[in-house]
Amino acid sequence: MSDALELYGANTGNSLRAAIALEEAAIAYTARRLDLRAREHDDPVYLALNPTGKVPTLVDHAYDPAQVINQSNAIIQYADARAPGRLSPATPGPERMQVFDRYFFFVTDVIAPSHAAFFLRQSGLDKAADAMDERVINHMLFAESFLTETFMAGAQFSMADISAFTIITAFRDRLDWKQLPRLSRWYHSVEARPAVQRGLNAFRET
Ligand SMILES: N[C@@H](CCC(=O)N[C@@H](CS)C(=O)NCC(=O)O)C(=O)O
Repeated sequence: MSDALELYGANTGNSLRAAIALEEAAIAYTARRLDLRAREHDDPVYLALNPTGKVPTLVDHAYDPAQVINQSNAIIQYADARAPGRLSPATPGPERMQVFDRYFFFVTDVIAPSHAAFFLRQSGLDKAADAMDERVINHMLFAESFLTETFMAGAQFSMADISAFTIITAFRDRLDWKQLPRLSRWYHSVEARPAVQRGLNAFRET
């Protein structure tokens, strides 16, 4: 644990991906859980850190003034930059680019539309939400075709696995796992990683 680095978050995909990235990068931090139901993210003290009132937010007190990062994917990049080689191959080249390629596939083609579906459902547009969710699931199924090695982008665990894991978890009851042997094997091996488990527990209610 380190008070020099604080990660504000909740038990949501964006916060958990940030926590898993810090854990996998072996960067010490203190998790600050916000109760979204109690709307703690609307507190003026938190809004001063993140004016959008969303989680996660990373605060790095090693800088003066402190460095504040509001985007989960920027926090993952922060972890990658601080611990070269842990979340992507450190050396420039095809292996490193494949990690970014797969990472952005999950960020833009899976996570982003699933957020859009959530918003559509909240707005009462269930049919549109269903269509969007179907698109999300089809993109997830596509991963079965490129999962030829142990991880999403090759033989090494990477940020591509982090971006895939929480969103696939959110949809796991809607996937036909018997038809997805590679995805199934991958899912269990990522789930079993101690750092992934620590990240998943970072904001759990005690
Ligand atoms: N693009 C932001 C999205 C953050 C976001 O949408 N967070 C949600 C939880 S997953 C949130 O804070 N929702 C609370 C609210 O909007 O009231 C990121 O990736 O960090």
